[in-house]
Parts: sequence; C-alpha cells; structure tokens
Amino acid sequence: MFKLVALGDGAVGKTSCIKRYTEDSFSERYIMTIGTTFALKTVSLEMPEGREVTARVVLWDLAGQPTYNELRRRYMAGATMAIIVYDVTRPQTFLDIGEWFTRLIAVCPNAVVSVVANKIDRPDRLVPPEAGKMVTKWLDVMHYETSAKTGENVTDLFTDLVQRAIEKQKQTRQSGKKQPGSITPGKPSKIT
Ligand SMILES: Nc1nc2c(ncn2[C@@H]2O[C@H](COP(=O)(O)OP(=O)(O)OP(=O)(O)O)[C@@H](O)[C@H]2O)c(=O)[nH]1
Ligand SMILES: [Mg+2]
Repeated sequence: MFKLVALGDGAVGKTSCIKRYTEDSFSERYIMTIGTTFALKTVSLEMPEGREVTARVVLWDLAGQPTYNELRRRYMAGATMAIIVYDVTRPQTFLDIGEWFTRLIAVCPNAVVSVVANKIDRPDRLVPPEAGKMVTKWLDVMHYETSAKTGENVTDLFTDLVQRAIEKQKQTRQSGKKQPGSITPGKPSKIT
C-alpha cells in the first residue's frame, strides 16, 4: 500500500488528474475541494526487470486553497509519492512550485516527486515546456506535461511514480533500513 498526495495551487487540476486516472472521467465544472478527499487504485505494472507487480495506492487529494495549509501538512505525513501540479495558463501557479516542494519535503523528505504541467490542451498556454524542465532539473524531480481533459500522459505520470516508489522501497529494504513513508495502519501521523 502506497500513499500519494496531490499538491499545487487551487484550480490547477489536482482533482481532475486523479479523476481521469481512477475513473477515466473529466468535468469542465470547477468544484473546489473542501479539505481533503481520497481515491483508491490497484495498479498492475511491469518493473524494468520484467517482474509483474500489483500495488494498492491511496491517492489523497488535498485542497489547494491557502485556508487549508495546516490540514494539508497533517495529511501529507507518510506519503511515499507526490505530484505538484501547476496550470500552464496561469504563471503564478508555476512560480509557486518551489514553495509546494519545500512544504512537502519538510514533512516527507523521502517521497518520490513529479512536477506536473497540466491543461496543455488549452490554446492560451503561457508557461512554456522549457520553464517546467528547468525547474524540475533544479529540484531533481520528474516532469510531466498532462491534460486531465484529453487524458494525455495522465496514466504514464502515475504509473511512473508507483514504479519509482516500488524501486525506492526495494532499495531501502536492501539497505536494511525501515521503509520511509510506509503507512502503519492505526498509528497516528506525527505532526511537527
Ligand atoms: N482545459 C482543461 N481544463 C482543466 C484541466 N484540468 C482541470 N481543468 C479544469 O480546471 C478547473 C479546476 O480543476 P480541479 O481539478 O477542480 O482543480 P483542483 O486543483 O483540484 O482545485 P482545488 O480543489 O481548489 O485545489 C475545472 O474547471 C476543470 O474542469 C485540463 O487538463 N484541461
Ligand atoms: Mg480539487
């Protein structure tokens, strides 16, 4: 069981990306996430060495509006994977990525992260692909360009994260350390 959290400013498309991935649906209407919601997905994938793996993923969809900052910190605890989403038609959401990354790493230093340029179907795009590549190189994370509307790259984004999380877990086990970010059922998350 792996925990994924979706971060990024309000209305960038976090809920839409999760919905596209888990239900293969999309809605044009904006319904702001209140607090948090979550979805479950069973993922079957082939690892690079050819092994078939099935993983259960809990996708936590955290509201992007600033009023939820404290709640969000609480829900980030124990995440093994994270997506930090921005909207390519709103440059401010791109400029805020660094801050989202800092908040995430403070709570989940071992999470595997992908930065996501969403809404690439829109003709009024303002943030060019090069800008996203530059930032992700600097943060040393993966970069995906997606459209929750058309579904472009959405499955690849999540599959790649799960694959990387499994690889990381394997490496950690081999080095004999306790798994970072693994979910211990029933144990309350530590908030610092
Ligand atoms: N054209 C287009 N619109 C999108 C895309 N993804 C999301 N939207 C629209 O953008 C708006 C916001 O999407 P949400 O998924 O609710 O955004 P959110 O990041 O979950 O927002 P909060 O819950 O407030 O944090 C909605 O009207 C969606 O229909 C996309 O890839 N392309
Ligand atoms: Mg939402």
